[in-house]
Amino acid sequence: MKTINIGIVCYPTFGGSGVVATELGKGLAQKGHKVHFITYNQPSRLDFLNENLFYHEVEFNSYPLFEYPPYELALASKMVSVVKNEKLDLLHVHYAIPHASAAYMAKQILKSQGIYVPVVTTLHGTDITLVGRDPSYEPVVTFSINQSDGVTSVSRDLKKETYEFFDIQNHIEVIPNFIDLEKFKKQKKDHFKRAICPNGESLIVHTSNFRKVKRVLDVVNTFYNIHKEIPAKLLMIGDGPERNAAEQLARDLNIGHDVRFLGKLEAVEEVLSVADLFLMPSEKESFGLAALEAMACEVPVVSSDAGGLPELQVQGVTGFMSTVGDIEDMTRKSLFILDKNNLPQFKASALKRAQEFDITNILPLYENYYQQILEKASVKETV
Ligand code: GMT
Repeated sequence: MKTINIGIVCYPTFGGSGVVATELGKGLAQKGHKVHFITYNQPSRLDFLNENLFYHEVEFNSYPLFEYPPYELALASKMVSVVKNEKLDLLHVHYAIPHASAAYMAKQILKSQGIYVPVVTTLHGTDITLVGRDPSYEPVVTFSINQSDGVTSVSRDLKKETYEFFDIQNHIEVIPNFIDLEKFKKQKKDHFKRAICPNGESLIVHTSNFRKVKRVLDVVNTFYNIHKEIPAKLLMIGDGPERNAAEQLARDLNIGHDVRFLGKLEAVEEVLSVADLFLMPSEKESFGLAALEAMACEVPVVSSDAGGLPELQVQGVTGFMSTVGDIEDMTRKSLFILDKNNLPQFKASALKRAQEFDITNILPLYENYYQQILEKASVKETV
């Protein structure tokens, strides 16, 4: 396959879309493609050196007149300069807002200078299901998805929602999220398990950005019910607006001594390596990358059945799904998995399912898709 010179635009944070974009870029660079990240900060997972990886920081200067600094304009200007100076073949933007519209603007500026660069937009979830639907963004989101040369979504459910809520004429290609099984694998961390669960308690883990959509209070309430039945500990990884409420609830329920809030962690896989169960009761979840990370570390998952989760979870095999908010059902299912007669089978099945989403299976889907878009673009250019 011909190597490609790609510009990747994403949020450089711990969030799922930024993680997927960064891991995709790293994987492509390892396969010989040149990858240029265009972001306002070094992406948190861009942690290794490769001669094919480049980072271009979007600088945006404020001015007393601007109550809201125009980041989108600075991003579009940066895209123009990187496409020209680095001779990019393609721009791949992750999360529609505001990346797809900034890319449209950059494309038009470049076109006026005789340079044609196709744009691929990947929809990740809340850019469609929550934020994008808001009337203050919807027209721009619809327009910029329709103007993209290629559009991908991380699950069939997200594709369906996009067609339902926006007037989209473009085809949407489903390319699921993926995992690097070299990084996310069960490691020997017995000393860590003994330190957290000195009396052989079951260890339950939740990771998220603690936004309302993650329903972290359901995590604490489910754990409370489990804890009434069996000795157990809960580790809460991540940070966000609901963290204080979750901590308060744990105290009110008098389980604070068995619930630990660890904040944002770099090496989540080390904690997952000693976990017995992962809880993801989200209100919405386009894919559920955090659940896949858990499964790769041999941790079964009890989740809601929202969004794309049924495309990842196999009911009764990798774990269980319950209706959003059904804490009693999530409790019953968690206790069933944690039964020592059942746990080994669930752990093995979780790993087996995660292997289907290995980066080596999913990366070629992106490469083929880029080739298709580039071929279509070269036809457009010559017309
Ligand atoms: O979950 C979040 O709030 C973060 C969000 C993001 O855009 O960073 O995650 C979304 O994208 C991930 C990667 O594609 C998906 O695995 C998550 O399911 C999705 N989150 C939601 O749909 C709520």
